[in-house]
Amino acid sequence: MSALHELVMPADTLPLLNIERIRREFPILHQQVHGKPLVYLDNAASCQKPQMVIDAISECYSRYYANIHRAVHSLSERSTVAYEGAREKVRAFLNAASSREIIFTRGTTEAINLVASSFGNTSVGPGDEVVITTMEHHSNIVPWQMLCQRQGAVLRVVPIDDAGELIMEEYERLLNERTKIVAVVHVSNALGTVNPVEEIIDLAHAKGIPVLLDGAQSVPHLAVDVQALDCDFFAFSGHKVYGPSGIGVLYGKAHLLEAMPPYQGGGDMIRTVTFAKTEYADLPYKFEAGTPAIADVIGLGAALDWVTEIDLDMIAAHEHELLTYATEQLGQIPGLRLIGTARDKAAVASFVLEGVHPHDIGTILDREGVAIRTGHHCAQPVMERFHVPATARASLAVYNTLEEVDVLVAAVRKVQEWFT
Ligand code: 7TS
Repeated sequence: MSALHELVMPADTLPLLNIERIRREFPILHQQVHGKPLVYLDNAASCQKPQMVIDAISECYSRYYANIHRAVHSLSERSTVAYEGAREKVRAFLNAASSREIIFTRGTTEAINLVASSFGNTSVGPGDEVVITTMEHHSNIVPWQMLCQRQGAVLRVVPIDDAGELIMEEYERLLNERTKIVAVVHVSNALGTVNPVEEIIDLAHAKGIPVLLDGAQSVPHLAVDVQALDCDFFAFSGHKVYGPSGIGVLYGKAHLLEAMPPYQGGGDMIRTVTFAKTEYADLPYKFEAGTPAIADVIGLGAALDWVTEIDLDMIAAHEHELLTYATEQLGQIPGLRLIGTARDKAAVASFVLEGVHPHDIGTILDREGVAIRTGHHCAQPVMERFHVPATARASLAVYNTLEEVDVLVAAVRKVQEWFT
């Protein structure tokens, strides 16, 4: 593990992150693409992994790997301790009241599907309503749409304004006695908008409605405290917070999870099975059927240790500086329009360039070594709202630098020169 004092440099006023030292921990960043130094700005899709995470996974497989929970032999015990230790790290990271409220899933998508199926099938009936917003990722739209189709319920959508902020009066207007759940993205992957989730939760709770937060894009950039937020469910993915892919988390308040039926049946989620009747295991195991992604859970634990060691407030401050600079510099390019100009934003600069398809921007930037994402970012309703087929999106992580923003901006200017 890296020593904190090496990652944080003292300064006259505020301590600064030692970005060079941080970058050295990411082996993948030190390579050339098409003969140019890699500038990795596709972090909202998935971010890169520090050596500490790679080592944790490798150590699991090379020293103590075995299936968990089911055996008394030493390797199984060590694996179980490491796996359950990671659950405790997630609990501390989110400040959940109990590790029983932490369920490992394949990612945000599976966490939301779990709630839409298990909570949805039992709590949402014909004529009931589910409230989401225009800026949701497809994984916070489609599971609710499927639920509404199954149950004869209605999906209600909170609109957004031209800056990409939720229209809160419309949200308030949509809440009523038929609303059974509100599911909202904490930070938008397509726009970067940080939603006023405290207010969203307060307004829903005033009417007794539970709230699910999609935290896929918030946990890498903001400190999250589920008890302070008082959200009922919170979902996130390991791979966007410096951890492995294929592993994620559903946090749920214990009393809600206890009342919910299992999402999948199988091994590990039972207490006893007979052909007449199965008794389910206690939380959190009731929702973890089958052999889980053991090494990846342990890798996620290491990633959260890494992020916690640097400090999310420091990460947020660094990324804010980068985003402010990127917004200023990109804004000076004639014909460039930023999509998503909310007052409170995190880590994402989405844009379109007059006369150039975003895919061409992405392809030309790749030739300059710059990795960005182009497309609809699994948020097609956002594209429709802004009347664009797609955007080019640069998204930031703690290891990015102001110099990399300069490379991005120079490359976008080059694209523009080629097309005019
Ligand atoms: N919610 C948000 C806000 C997301 O940004 C994503 C993934 C998901 C949910 C789904 O996460 P998963 O890990 O289950 O796939 N976002 C993106 C993206 O912006 N580009 O690629 C994936």
